[in-house]
Formats: sequence, structure tokens, C-alpha cells
Amino acid sequence: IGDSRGSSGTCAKRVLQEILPLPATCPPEVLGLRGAVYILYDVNISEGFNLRRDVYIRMAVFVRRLQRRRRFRQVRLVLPPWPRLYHWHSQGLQQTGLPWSHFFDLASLRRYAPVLDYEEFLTEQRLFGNPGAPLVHVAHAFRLQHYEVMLEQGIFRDKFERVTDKPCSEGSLSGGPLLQQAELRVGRFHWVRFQGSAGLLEKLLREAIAEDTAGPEDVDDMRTYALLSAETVLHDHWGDEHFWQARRSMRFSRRLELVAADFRRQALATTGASAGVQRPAMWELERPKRNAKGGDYLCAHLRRGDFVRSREATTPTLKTAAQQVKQLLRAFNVTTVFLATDATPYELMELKELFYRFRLVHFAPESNVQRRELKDGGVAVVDQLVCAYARYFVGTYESTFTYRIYEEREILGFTQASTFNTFCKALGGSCSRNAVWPIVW
Ligand code: GFB
Repeated sequence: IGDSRGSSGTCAKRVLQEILPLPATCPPEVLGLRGAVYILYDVNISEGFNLRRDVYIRMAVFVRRLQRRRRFRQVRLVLPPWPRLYHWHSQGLQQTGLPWSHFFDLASLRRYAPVLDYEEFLTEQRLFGNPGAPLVHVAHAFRLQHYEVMLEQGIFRDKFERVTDKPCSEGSLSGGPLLQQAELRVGRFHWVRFQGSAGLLEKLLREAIAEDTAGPEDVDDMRTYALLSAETVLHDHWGDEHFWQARRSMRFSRRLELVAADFRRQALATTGASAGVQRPAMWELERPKRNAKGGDYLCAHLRRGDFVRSREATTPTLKTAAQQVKQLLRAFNVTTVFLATDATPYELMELKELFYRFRLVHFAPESNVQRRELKDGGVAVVDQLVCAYARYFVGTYESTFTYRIYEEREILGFTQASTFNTFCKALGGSCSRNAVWPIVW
């Protein structure tokens, strides 16, 4: 922020101390926000937590690259508050509009890409965008949608096309306020057919900026854009080192890590050291390795819920899943299985009976206070973090929840054979397997 002498320094110090209102002499350049471009994004409401994590990576890799361009040196990716997701069933919990800091270590994310939690964005807007204004102006909102026909003469081309472009009267959109945030007001709204990777978004943004910028003096203004249905955008290069850097930077929040570590120690007698997992304090210090051993337990991620109906052909019954796990327990000469699942309490009881003679461990918050603190999303993260340290892991076919556990174990240094395993519909017979996407350093 510079030195603390003079009016700018004083002003910066006051911002840091969060003393409001700011003096009129505190311009955006004090915090290096001149010409800042804020990118808001959201994901179709029906998408689950773990696909949203993948969409984040697409956006983070894009924004990190964009930052290298002169015009976008001050770009910031605004993390969309988590809406109440379809899979978060528990009643009586406040599960709407959760910040990313609830789940992730923002300092770690920020060492990869310039991201802001939504509240941080609002603070910057209120301090420097239009101080005192209750509403935040979003210059353009783009709702992305797929082309009806993807291939042109058999070829997939990166392209986009604005279908409609209209001013938003009173800034409102059909279907409610942008990102469910009442203070956002949209200048122009566009439907955009979009096909291609995140890099193509730069062109879309440049076009919008060029339309908004009346003259060179405008270039320093702060501007905000929104990309809606961002899941339409593809990775620039899926699974390359940039993907993995962004993925490694997605460390979970310290609080969730601690809950998982306590549980692993108490219920499964496993610590990082006993599992042969050394995790540096910062993701940047991680190095390739394949020597993690894992705790004295296997982990099974058994996806139930909507999968039982919508993926009946590939999702095992409770009985056939239990048969497969018991076979693994015998093969590894291990007696404990940790079960991560979205099964109903009734299904869980049935599973416990099926594991008669073995030890079945399942994580549940130890009190209502902890349940309120973690919420459904936090409980699911703890499940993932416990599976990440298991001797052997088996997951559900085509579940992104399972895929994120594969990735976590790749980062922690497990062998591929102990990680990339998939439940079969039944023991024996043909079996669809998940793809193997090993880590790239
Ligand atoms: O994460 P997710 O997108 O994975 O959605 P899929 C599944 C959600 O269900 C998780 C809960 O985010 C959790 O809230 N859940 C699933 C679990 N497994 C567990 C578990 O082991 N423990 C806990 N605590 N919670 C997608 C869906 O699911 O599959 C889409 O999001 C769609 O709606 C698609 O159905 C086919 O990839 O498994």
C-alpha cells in the first residue's frame, strides 16, 4: 500500500482499520484499484457443489492469465455466494448465501488468482466504486448458453454470438436479482451463445469494455461484469499444470481441515504422519510424490440420493456395494471402512447391518452446535478429507464428489492404484470405470 506518510498513506491505514466513512481524498489508486475490472459469475442453480468447484478452476485459470494483460492488471474474480444447493437437505440450518471462506482458505486461493469473496467485493465497491450508494452497478451481464448445433461440418470451433442485447429497466432480470443479490443492478443484459474455452471470454469482455469506454479518461474507471451460467465455458486445457495449480490452491478452510483431522485421529487413529502424508503449509511448496500410505482404513464414497434413480444402470444397490467393500477389506487385511455417503438414515442402518463383523465408521457432527457451524456442505467436505487419507479409496461412477477425492489423493501423493477405483453395479460382470486423470506438476 506504500508508505504511511502523507494523505494517501493515512488514507490506506484508515481503510485497513476499516474506519468509515472514508475521507473524500481517498481515491481508488491508493489501494491500486484504478481501472479495476470485477468479474462476477454464477453457475446454473441445479449444479452441485463439486461441479461448481470445477467451474471455479476454469474461471481462476482464465483470470490469472487475464491479469497479465495491461488492461486487466487489476482484474478480480468475485466468488459467487453459495446458494442453497439442491443436495443440502437439512432443515433449520442457515444454508443460503454462504461465503467461500466457509469452505475454502481464501488466502490460498488468492495466491493463485485474484479472487474476492462477495462481501469483500461489496466493501471495495462501497469504498471506491460509488461511495455511499446502496446499489452496485454491473455494466453488462452475459447469460451464456450452448449452441443448438455444436459441430460445423464435423468441426468444433470456439465461437460466441450475442443473441440479444437489451437495457435492463430498473436493473431487474426475470428470475430474480442477479446472483440473488438485491443490491446488484444490471446496465445491459445479453443472451450469448457460447462455445469454447475460458480464454474466449477475454474477447467478450473486451468488446463490452470497448462499448462502455467513451475516451481514454474512462480507462481508469472501475467496472463490473457478470458471466451467468459459467458452466457453459470449457477449460482452456483440462488437466494440465495450470489446472492442477488452481486445484492445489483450493485448500479447504482451516476450520474444516481441523474438524477432519480431529475425526481421523479420534475415530480412525490416523494422523498425517501415521498416514505418511506430508503436506506443506502452502500449496506452492508441494512436490510430486507417490509414497503416501494412508491410515488403517478403506474409504468408500457411495453416492445415493438422485443417483439411485437417475443412474440406476451403474449405481450399485446397498447390498452389492457392501459385498464389494467387504471383498476389499479382506484383500487389504483391514477391518475398518469409512463410509462417505448421502444415504438416508434408513439406508445407513441397513448398511450397518450389512457390515456386520466389520467396523463401519461414518462422520456425523458431534453436536447441534457443530452441525450449525459446518452445515451440510461442510459435513460433505469433512467426508472428502477423511477419504483423502484412507489406505484405499473406491468411489461412485460419474460422481464429481468422487472425482474431487481422486484429485485430493493425487495431490497428497497416493499411488494411482489406491485411488482411481470405482464401484461396479454388481460383483463380477462388466463394470464401467471412472476416468483416470493423474496429477501434472
Ligand atoms: O457434489 P455433487 O455435485 O456430486 O453433488 P455428484 C452431490 C452432493 O450430494 C454433494 C451430497 O455436494 C453433497 O452435498 N453428497 C454426495 C454427500 N455424496 C456425499 C457424501 O459422501 N457425504 C456427504 N456428506 N454428502 C451431481 C449432482 O452429483 O450429479 C447433480 O450435483 C447431478 O445434481 C449429477 O445429479 C448427475 O457429481 O455426485
